[in-house]
Amino acid sequence: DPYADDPVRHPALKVNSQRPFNAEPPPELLTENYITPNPIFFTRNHLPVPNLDPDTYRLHIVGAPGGQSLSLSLDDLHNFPKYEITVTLQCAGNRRSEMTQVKEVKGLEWRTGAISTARWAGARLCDVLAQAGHQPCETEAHVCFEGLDSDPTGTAYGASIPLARAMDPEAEVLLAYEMNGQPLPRDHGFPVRVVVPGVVGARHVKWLGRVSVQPEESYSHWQRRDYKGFSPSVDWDTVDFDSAPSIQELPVQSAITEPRDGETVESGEVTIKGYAWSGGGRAVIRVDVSLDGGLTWQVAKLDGEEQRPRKAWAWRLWQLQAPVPAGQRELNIVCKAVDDGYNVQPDTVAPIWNLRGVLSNAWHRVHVFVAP
Ligand code: MTE
Ligand code: MO
Repeated sequence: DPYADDPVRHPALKVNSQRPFNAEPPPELLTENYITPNPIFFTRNHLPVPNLDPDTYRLHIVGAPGGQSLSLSLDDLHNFPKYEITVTLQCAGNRRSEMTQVKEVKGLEWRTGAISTARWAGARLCDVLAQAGHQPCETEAHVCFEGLDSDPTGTAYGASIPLARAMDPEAEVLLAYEMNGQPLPRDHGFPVRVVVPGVVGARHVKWLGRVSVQPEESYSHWQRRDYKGFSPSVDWDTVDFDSAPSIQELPVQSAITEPRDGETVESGEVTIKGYAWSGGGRAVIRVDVSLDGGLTWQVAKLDGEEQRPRKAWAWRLWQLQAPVPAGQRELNIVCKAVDDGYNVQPDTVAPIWNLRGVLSNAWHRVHVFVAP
C-alpha cells in the first residue's frame, strides 16, 4: 500500500477521499479563526505523501543559459532573505458539490471547505531564479514545478506559472518552508512548497523537487488536461483541453459557514458568518447578505486583516447580525461578494456548470428553519 506511510490526520476533517487523502474542515471550524490552524487546513493530495529527509533534501533549480544550475539544501534556502505573507489557498474544485446538483461532474465532492488561509514564510522565487541567472524576458516563458510525489509509473505532480509572475517581486511568489510559524506539515508539502498568491491551489506545488524555465507551460496532466473551464455545452466526448487556458487567477468567491443548511435558528436575531476572497490580489470590497432569497440585501461587516491594494492575497471573514422578521418560519439566506474590480458572483450555478466542476462561485444559499 503506497499510502501506508501517510501522516495521521485531525479527526475533525471531513474526508472526501482516503487514498489519496482529500479532506476539508467543517464550515463552522473554517471561519472560527482568520488564520486556519495547520491541523484543519484543507488537504488536496493526488498521490501518496512522500516521506522526505530534510538533511538530504535538495531543491534543483535549472539554470539559465549562461547562468548556473543550483542544488539547494534547506539551509541554503534559509540563507535567502526570508519573507512572510498571509495567503489564502483555494482549490479550483471548491463548492463542486453544488455543480453536481445541476448535473453530474467528474471530481471530488468538495463542499465550501476547499479553501484555507495561512502565514507562509520562505525565500522569494524571484531571488532564487535570479541566482540561477534567470531574468524577466519579453517572450512568453513559464516556470515549471515538479513535486517529489509520484504515481507507480514514476510520474510526478507538476504545474507551471508564467515567468512574468514568478520574476515579479510584487507578486510575492514564495518557496515556502514554514506554515504558521512551523515547518510545513507533511500533508502541506514538507519540506518546501510553492506559494503563488492569488492563484489557484493547483499551482502551489508541494514537496517541491525541481524548478525549470521553459518556453511552454508544464506538460503535466494537471496543467494541460485538468483545471480548465469550459462551456456548459461541452461534454467528455467533445472536450478539447488545448482550446482553453489553464486556470491561474480565480474569480471572486464567498460562502456562508454559519448557520448550516437545514439548521433551526432562534427567532429574534440571527448571526450569519462566512468568508470572501478573490483571485489575482483583488480585494473584497463588500459582501451582501439576503435573508429572503435575494429580494432584499444587507451589507455584512468585514473582519480579518486589512487588504493591500493589488496584493489582497488573503480572505476576509464577514458576519451579519440581523433581526429575524416576525412570523417568519424559514429563511433563504444568500451571500455574494464584490471585489475591487467590481466583479460579482453569478446568481445561479447552471450557467457556469462545466464538466470538471471547477470555478463554482455562484451566490451561496443556505435554507434554515426558525424556531417557533
Ligand atoms: N503538489 C503536489 N506535489 N501534489 C499534489 O497533489 N495538489 C495541488 C497543490 N499542490 C498537489 C500539489 C492542489 S490541486 C491543491 S488545491 C493544493 O496543492 C492543495 O494544497 P494543500 O493540500 O496544502 O491545501
Ligand atoms: Mo486543487
